[in-house]
Amino acid sequence: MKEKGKIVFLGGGTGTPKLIQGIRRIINEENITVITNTADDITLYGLYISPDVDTYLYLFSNLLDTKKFWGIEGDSYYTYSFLKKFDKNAWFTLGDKDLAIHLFRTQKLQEGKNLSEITTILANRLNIKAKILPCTDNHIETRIVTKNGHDIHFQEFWVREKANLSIKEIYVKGIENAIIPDDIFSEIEEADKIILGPSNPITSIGPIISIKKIRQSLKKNKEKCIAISPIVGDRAISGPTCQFLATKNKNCSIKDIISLYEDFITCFFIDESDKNIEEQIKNIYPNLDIRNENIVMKDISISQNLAKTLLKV
Ligand code: FO1
Repeated sequence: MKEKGKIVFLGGGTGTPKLIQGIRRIINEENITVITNTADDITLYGLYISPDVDTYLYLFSNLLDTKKFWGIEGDSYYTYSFLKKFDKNAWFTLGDKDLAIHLFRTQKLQEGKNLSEITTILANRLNIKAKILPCTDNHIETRIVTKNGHDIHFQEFWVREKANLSIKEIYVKGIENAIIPDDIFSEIEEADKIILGPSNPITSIGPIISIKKIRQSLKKNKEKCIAISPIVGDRAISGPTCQFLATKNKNCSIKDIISLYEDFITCFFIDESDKNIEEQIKNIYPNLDIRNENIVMKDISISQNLAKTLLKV
């Protein structure tokens, strides 16, 4: 028997999809909603690419390449290889099946549909029962300003430059004017639990919670909000979280991660190996319910176990 209750996730790449792999096993998918980051979206070769939205589309349709946590398992790269003959500097790998999604989405955008509407069409065609909701239909974009003065798109930093540049600043272009889609309001209001997955707090969760009305809505529903640490000890579970935190004058510490979320969460999960600092955190955040569990999701059974613990909160 699967558990009841409606769960809303806030997430971007890797950490949150890994957790959802576990939760899918114990709750019905129609009870899962994901509010997803869109600030990684990029237009290349005229195609609008929405990597985090696609990760969830592929995850829920069992197509996701779970080694990389992006793209389609077993996809081929004929088009991309041929493209490289013309654009020798091509740097964003596009699979053949993956390309079909970018083609369809771009065409629908040109016909006047918005990202939320197109995501719903894609999800329906892929027989997905869960709701995948882009955090806004306005274009927002994470920009990385390097110490040597370049201002580049997140994907240029992450994929083209392999995160090998010193960062001065990170900002989200367009965030001030980003409007919350109506569905997100009602999903947050009707949720039994709202879970901030262990995705990057600056570039994945950051843009979502920087949309003013989403943050207000979360604050109003604070008693339902739980976050999972993206770091264990003083290291990120994956990706450049620590490097990004430094640009916001934050240390790579659990305490500093909590400081990003404290106004709208009531419960925070740390790894069981960090149990020794639980008291210390409680002293700083006396109103926060601190729990510990194995949060390093090396396989689906660990994700499922974490999911079960989360549902008991
Ligand atoms: N990540 C890479 O490291 N290299 C790539 O060439 C690459 C291509 C790509 C194409 C489509 C897509 O949806 C995602 C893709 N990603 C690639 C992943 C992406 O850069 C990031 O991991 C996410 O934006 C972070 O969530």
